[in-house]
Amino acid sequence: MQTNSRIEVSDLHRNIQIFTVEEMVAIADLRCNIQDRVPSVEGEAFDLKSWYRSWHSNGQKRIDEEPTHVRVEAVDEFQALIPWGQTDQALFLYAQEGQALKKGYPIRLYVPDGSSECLNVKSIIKIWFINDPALGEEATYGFKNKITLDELKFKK
Ligand SMILES: Nc1nc2c(c(=O)[nH]1)N[C@H]1C(S)=C(S)[C@@H](COP(=O)(O)O)O[C@H]1N2
Ligand SMILES: [Mo]
Repeated sequence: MQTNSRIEVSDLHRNIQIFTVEEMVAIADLRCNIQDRVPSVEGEAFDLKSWYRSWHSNGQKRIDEEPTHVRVEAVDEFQALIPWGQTDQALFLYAQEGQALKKGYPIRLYVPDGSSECLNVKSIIKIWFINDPALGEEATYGFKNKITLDELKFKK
């Protein structure tokens, strides 16, 4: 099993930071059993919104604005763009029975309040916190080459 993936996270100001799973978990201050929010799944997870806030409070600059959306991209180029308002219960699954994920490695997103189960993106290697109200209130997902040009401009 592969156990050396890195996850690239970029924020509203297009700063990019590369994390291992362990480094992401280390700054996650709200960890839980994923079953608390997704009854059909077992494993260890951390909360998306509190992770984002903790990442920023560790940083140098204070940012008062919150994102309007989070976009994630997987190893297989599957992506999801999710309005911030659907992510109140969102969490990243990172371990099962104390081991790295066998399915969904390095981390998998779950969006219990989301509009679709298709937003539960496996094998995430990129996360963008975006601030653009024009992206709207509807979550979208799919393979990258099928995403519209308008959305693609948010790729770096
Ligand atoms: N990386 C990745 N994640 C993905 C997908 C995908 O094709 N690639 N499909 C999504 C869709 S459409 C669904 S319905 C669920 C299926 O999750 P499952 O494999 O646990 O049944 O995963 C989502 N996450
Ligand atoms: Mo799906």
